[in-house]
Amino acid sequence: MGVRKPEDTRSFALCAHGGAGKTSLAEAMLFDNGNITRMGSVQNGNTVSDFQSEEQKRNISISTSLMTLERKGKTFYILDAPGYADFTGEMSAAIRVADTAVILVSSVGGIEVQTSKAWEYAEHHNAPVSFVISKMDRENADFDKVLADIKSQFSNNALPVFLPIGSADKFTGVVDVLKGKAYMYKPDGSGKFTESEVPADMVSSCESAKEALIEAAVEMDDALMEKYLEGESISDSDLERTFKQAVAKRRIMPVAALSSTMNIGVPQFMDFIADYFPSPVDIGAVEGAEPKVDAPFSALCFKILADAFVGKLSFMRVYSGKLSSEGSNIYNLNQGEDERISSFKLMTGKDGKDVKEVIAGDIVAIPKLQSARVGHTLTTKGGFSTQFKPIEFPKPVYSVAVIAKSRADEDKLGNAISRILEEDCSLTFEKNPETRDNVLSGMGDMHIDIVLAKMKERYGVELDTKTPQVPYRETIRKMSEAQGKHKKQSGGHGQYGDVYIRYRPLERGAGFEFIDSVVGGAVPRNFIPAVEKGLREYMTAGPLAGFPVVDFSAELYYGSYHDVDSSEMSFKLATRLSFRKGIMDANPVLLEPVMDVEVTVPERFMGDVMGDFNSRRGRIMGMEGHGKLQVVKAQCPLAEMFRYAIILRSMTSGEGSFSMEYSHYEEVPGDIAKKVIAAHKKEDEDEE
Ligand SMILES: Nc1nc2c(ncn2[C@@H]2O[C@H](COP(=O)(O)OP(=O)(O)O)[C@@H](O)[C@H]2O)c(=O)[nH]1
Ligand SMILES: [Mg+2]
Repeated sequence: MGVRKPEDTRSFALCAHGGAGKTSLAEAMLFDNGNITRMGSVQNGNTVSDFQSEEQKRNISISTSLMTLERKGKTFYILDAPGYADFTGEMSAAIRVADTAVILVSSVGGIEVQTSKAWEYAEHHNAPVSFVISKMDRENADFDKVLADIKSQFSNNALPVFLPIGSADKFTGVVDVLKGKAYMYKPDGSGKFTESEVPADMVSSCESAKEALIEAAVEMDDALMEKYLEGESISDSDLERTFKQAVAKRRIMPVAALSSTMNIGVPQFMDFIADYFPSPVDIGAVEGAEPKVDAPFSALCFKILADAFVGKLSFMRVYSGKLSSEGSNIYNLNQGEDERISSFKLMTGKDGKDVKEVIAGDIVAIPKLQSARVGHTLTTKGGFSTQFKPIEFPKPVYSVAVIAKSRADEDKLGNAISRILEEDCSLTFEKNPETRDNVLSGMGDMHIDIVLAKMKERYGVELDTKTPQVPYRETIRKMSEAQGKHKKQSGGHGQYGDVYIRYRPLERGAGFEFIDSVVGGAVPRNFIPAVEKGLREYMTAGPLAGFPVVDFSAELYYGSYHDVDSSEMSFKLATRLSFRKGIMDANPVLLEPVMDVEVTVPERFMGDVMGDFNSRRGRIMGMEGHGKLQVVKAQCPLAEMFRYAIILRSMTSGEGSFSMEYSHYEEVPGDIAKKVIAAHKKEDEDEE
């Protein structure tokens, strides 16, 4: 490599619905460019990109992988993002750090749920977009229909730059619209092609496609636009310049037809990427980071991988400046930690190649970096001074409680899970202090299955799972007064405590309040703290079903004592008697957590989704239209939501998505409360 410049970098994220052909396209690119000598396939589990064992077993991508290649003097950074809904956070992060989003749409399947997600993320990050209409060799491939759908659902700026010659088993090549040339392929998947004239029956469609490109490109330059409108012809160099600007500014979203597994049209698309995709310089400054080598060094850590093959790797996208791997430190702006670095690696799947220096625009991995977490800003001490915005990950929506299978598994659990959490930002692991469940939460059942498989394979930790317990609570609905008297005065040092406590309901969320209104020393001052302490202890397990008691006040207003036999312990035990009786007399009820839920579905599923909420005690709070999608807002008890990720997927054939967060506690309806109470009484007996 000679002196590298940010102008020579092309980074792009392959994103799409699962199965649209991203991983196969990355493989074909590596093959056609001569980086690999044999083309692997997703079915055989031997592609460069899907190198993790869980990916090879399942024949799908589960985390973003990076591939690096050189083409026409440009460095390509290819991010192959997973397409399944469970890993949508990975896709969003890939689009955030790449300069262009390449959205694949299958020529057979058309636009699917995650295609729309990819588009939304690209819009959100204001990323330049290119569309690939993939699998043109498949039966029923329909380029025109898919293009029309892209235009109507996403943007009219989607304009073809490569037209397919034939389709299905007659897909034999592509027409390069800008060059006005055809590329005809051998039908053997070898990727060998010859350049020729545009077939006669495609000349006019090629010309009108080019006209559309010119029309959009000249909008970038007023003077050129005028020339064009006056009928003057546009020179190739003017077109090239404005075309590139139009792609960077999202005025043109180039559309290419190809087949990865038949290897048709891929080399031409790569050359197009080298010529026309924006470089970091075309994109311009990102959050104050100038894409120049003489600016302060800044980079964003967007991925951590702790695979058995590769050890720990932190992936970063460099936004400004440069940094040599020799004798350098990296300063973590979020942690305030300075760390020695050993090397930078240009990654292709699991393989890394050392590179001495990184510059603005590069996407590389750093081995053995300790402090960096996903979303951290990396710089040099005293260098770049503002943190990049954190990378957004969707909140987990599917939870299981995990139980170690053996003592040995339990011992290893903490370490294993913390390493998996480092690399998986849409996963959480929390001990619920109320139910004492260890709750593992992610984006869906497949996500959790994969995490459990990784735990076993990488760290030898085996876990059982069960539905998490609902953290119910207890409260009271009316005022009560209860005396508690503890008296044991037969022989020796006796025990005596006697309290009168008034229990009152407080508003939801108020917690607990202790009121001391004892007058005249009916309960001596030095024993009152023992009464309060006792209450705070007993309220963690209420008399109704053993759940924490909340939202009430306890007023100690009267009592009696014995000069010799009273003690703190006697008063605590007296308090316990009062508490149990007082709560049971105050019309106790069970409370359950209620969630705010937002479901996004195509309009035709609205009725099903709303009907389903009725059957799970949900309340519809509102509806909003977003294009072809409808958002249903509802409140629903947590107890009814544990399997919702699976239920919604089957109800909408995978086209629905949802998010939820805790809203408030509410009374459990009587019949259901009875069942919960009975079940917990039984559990308590079983334990005893
Ligand atoms: N016929 C045909 N099949 C393809 C093509 N590209 C990918 N596939 C197949 O489609 C399936 C999904 O491909 P994959 O690359 O894993 O898609 P991804 O989920 O988007 O990464 C695999 O079985 C591929 O072999 C193509 O161009 N033509
Ligand atoms: Mg894939």
